[in-house]
Amino acid sequence: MELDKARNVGILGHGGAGKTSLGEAMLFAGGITQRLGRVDDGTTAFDYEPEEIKRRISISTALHSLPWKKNHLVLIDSPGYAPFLADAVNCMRGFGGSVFILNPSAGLRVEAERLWERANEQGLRRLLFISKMDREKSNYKDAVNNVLAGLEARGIYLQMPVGAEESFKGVVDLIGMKAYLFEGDAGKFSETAIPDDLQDQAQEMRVQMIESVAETDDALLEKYLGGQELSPEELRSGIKKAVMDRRLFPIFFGSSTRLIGIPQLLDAIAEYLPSPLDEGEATGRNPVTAEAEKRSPDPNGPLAAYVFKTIIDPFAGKLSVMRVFSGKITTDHTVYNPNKQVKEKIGQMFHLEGKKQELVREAVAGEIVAAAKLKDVSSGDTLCEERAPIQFDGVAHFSPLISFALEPKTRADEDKVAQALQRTAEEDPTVETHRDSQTREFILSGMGQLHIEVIVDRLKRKYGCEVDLKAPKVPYKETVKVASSAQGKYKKQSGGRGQYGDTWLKIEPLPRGKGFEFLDKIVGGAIPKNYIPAVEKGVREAMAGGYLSGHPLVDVRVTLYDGSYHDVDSSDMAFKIAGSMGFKNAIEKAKPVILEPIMSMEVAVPEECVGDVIGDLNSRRGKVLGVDTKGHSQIIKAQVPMSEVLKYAPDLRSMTSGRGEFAMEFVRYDELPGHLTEKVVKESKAPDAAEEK
Ligand SMILES: Nc1nc2c(ncn2[C@@H]2O[C@H](COP(=O)(O)OP(=O)(O)OP(=O)(O)O)[C@@H](O)[C@H]2O)c(=O)[nH]1
Ligand SMILES: [Mg+2]
Repeated sequence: MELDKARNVGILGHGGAGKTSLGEAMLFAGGITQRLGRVDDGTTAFDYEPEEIKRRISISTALHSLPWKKNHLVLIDSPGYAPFLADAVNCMRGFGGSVFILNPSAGLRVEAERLWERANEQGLRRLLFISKMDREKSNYKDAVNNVLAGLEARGIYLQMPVGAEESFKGVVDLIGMKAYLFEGDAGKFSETAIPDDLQDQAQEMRVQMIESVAETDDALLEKYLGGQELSPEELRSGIKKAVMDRRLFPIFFGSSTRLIGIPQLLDAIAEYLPSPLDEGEATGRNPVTAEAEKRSPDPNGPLAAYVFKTIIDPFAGKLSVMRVFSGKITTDHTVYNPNKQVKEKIGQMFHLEGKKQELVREAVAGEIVAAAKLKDVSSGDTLCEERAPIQFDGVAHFSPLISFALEPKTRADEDKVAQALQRTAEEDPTVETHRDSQTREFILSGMGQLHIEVIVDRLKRKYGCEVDLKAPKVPYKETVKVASSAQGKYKKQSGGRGQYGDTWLKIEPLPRGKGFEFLDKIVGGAIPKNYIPAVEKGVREAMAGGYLSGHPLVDVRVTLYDGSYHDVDSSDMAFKIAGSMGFKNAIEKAKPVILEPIMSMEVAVPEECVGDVIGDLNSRRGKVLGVDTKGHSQIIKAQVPMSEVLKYAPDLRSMTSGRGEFAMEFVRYDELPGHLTEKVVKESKAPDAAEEK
C-alpha cells in the first residue's frame, strides 16, 4: 500500500444528519455496491446490526474500504445520536481526517457541538458537507453561518449548489469554475460551463473564496494584493495547508440519497484530507519514564498501534480494532501491551468491510486492522514492541446516565447473564454493570433508555439471554449543607488483643462537583502518621454508602484534626472503623440532603406542538430556557431533572405524532426538593425492609 494514497476518513455529524447515507453513496459512486444502500430500507453496508436495521439509526461505528481513482479510502461511519456518541468520539483516534455533515436547516444540534469540540481536542482535520441539498433551501447561507458561528469554525465555500430542494441538480466548482450537473437517479453527471444565471453569483463566491485562502498565507496574500491571479494549484495547496492547520473548513454540497455531488466530494477528500504521511508523528509517552515519545508513520519503524474499539463478533469472537501509527503488526508475532504489562501473540487479523471480514496477515503504519481473540487487550490499550515501549492515552470516559435493573427470565440464566453483561461492557465503555449486593439484581447503567434497550436486544441476539427490564434508577447522590464536627471512637479492650482507634473529624460542604477532599491536620502525633490512610479509607467507605438513602455522598471536605491511639491495641482496622464512625456521627449534624441529576435538553418539534411540549416540560419540573427557530422546526432548550424524563422518548413521540426529536446530556446535580426526599429515601429502603420480613 502506498501511504500517500491512503485516507482514513471518519464521517461525523449529529444524529440523523445523513452519515450512513453518505457512506453508502460513496460506496455506490466508487462501484463497490451495485445498488445504493438505503437506511430507510435497512439495506446499508454500514448499519448491518439487526438493532440498527430495526431502528434505522447507527449504533456502532462501522468501516468499509473504497478505492477511489488512485487512492485507497477507508470510510468510518460513526453514530450521531447522543447515547452512542462515545463510540464516535473514541473511534476518532483512528481517523486521519473527517467529513463533518451539516444540515443547516436543522440548526446546530448539541451532538454536533460535542463532536466538534472533541475533534478540536484531537486536532482532527475536517471538510464540511451540506447533505440533503434536495431538501435544503437555496438561501442556506444564514443558516450555515449560524451553525459555523456556534462551532466557532471558519468555513470556506469551494462549491456553490445548482438549484435547491426538488430542483437541486449539481454543484459548481469555484476553483475550476466548472459545473457538474447530475441526471437521473444513478449518479450520472456531466461537466459543463456554469449556467448563465449563476455566473454572477459564482464569480462573487469565488472572489470571497480566494480572499479567504489568501488571508491564510503571507506569500499568497502579497501576490493577491499585488493584483496577480492565484493559480488553481496555488489555491489548492493553500487550502490544503489551511485544512491541515484547521484554519479553514472547506464546504461542499450534495445529496446522498439522490447521488448528487458525491464524486466531487470524494475528489476533495483525496485532495485535502491528510494521508498518514501528512498526519505526521503520533505522540504518546514512555510507560516507564512517562516522557513524551513520538512515532512517525514509517512501516519500518518500531510498532505502535492503538486499539480504539472492541467488537464482540458472534463468529470471530472478540475483535480489537486498532490503528497502526508506526511499524507493522503481523500474524504470529508477539507484541507488548504496556497498559496491561503483558505480551501477547497476534493471531488472525482482518480488514473490516461492513459486516464482512477479510483475512490479512499484516498491517502497516497508517492502516486500520482488527485482531481476533486478544485475551488481555481492551479498548484504549497500546500495542508496541517491548524494546521500544510507547503508550497512548486511553479511551475517553463517559459517565453512564441511567441505570436499570435486569431480571433474567429464568433463574438458570443468571450465570449466562452475568457473563454476557461483562462482555457487553468490554465492547462498550459506556456500559457499567454490577450486581446489587442487597437485592442480587443485575444493575445495568448506560447513556439513555434507548442505549439500554439496544443492549437488551443484543443480549438476546448474541448471547441468547432473555431479561426483563425493571424501573430505571436515578443516580442520586448525597451531600451536606453545613459544617459539623464529631468524634468516632472504636474501642474493644476486653480479653485477647484489643482494638483502639479514636478520631475527631470535621466535615464541610464543598462547591458542587468538587468531589472529596481529605485533610490531615493532626499535630503532635495525636494519631501516628501510618494510621491516617486507614482513617481516610474508613471515611471513603462510609461516603460510598451515603447516609439518608444509600446513595454516595459527595462534595465534602473532611478534616482529621484530633484523636488518640493506644500503643498495643491500635491498628489500621481500628482506625478505619473509627474514621467511618466519626464520619457518620458528623453527617448527622451537617444537614444531609439528596442531590438529583439535572439534564440539559434540546427538543426539536414542529411549530404547532411547541405549546404542548413546553407545558409538559413544566409539569416535569423543567425550566424552559428558550425557543429557537431552526428551519422547519422549533428547538426548545430546557433543563429538567433526570427523574422526570427517564421515559421521555415515548411521551414525546405521542405528543408530536412521531415528529419530535430530542437530545439530552447531564449538566449538574441540584438539591432534591424537600417534599421528594422522603420518597427517594423510602424507595432506597424498600429492599431492606423486604429482607427483614
Ligand atoms: N432527502 C434526503 N434524505 C437523506 C439524505 N441523506 C440522508 N437522508 C435521510 O435522512 C435519514 C437519516 O439518514 P442516515 O444516513 O441514517 O443518517 P445518520 O447520520 O447516519 O444517522 P445516525 O447514524 O443514526 O446518527 C434517513 O431517513 C435518510 O434517508 C439526503 O441527502 N437527502
Ligand atoms: Mg448512521
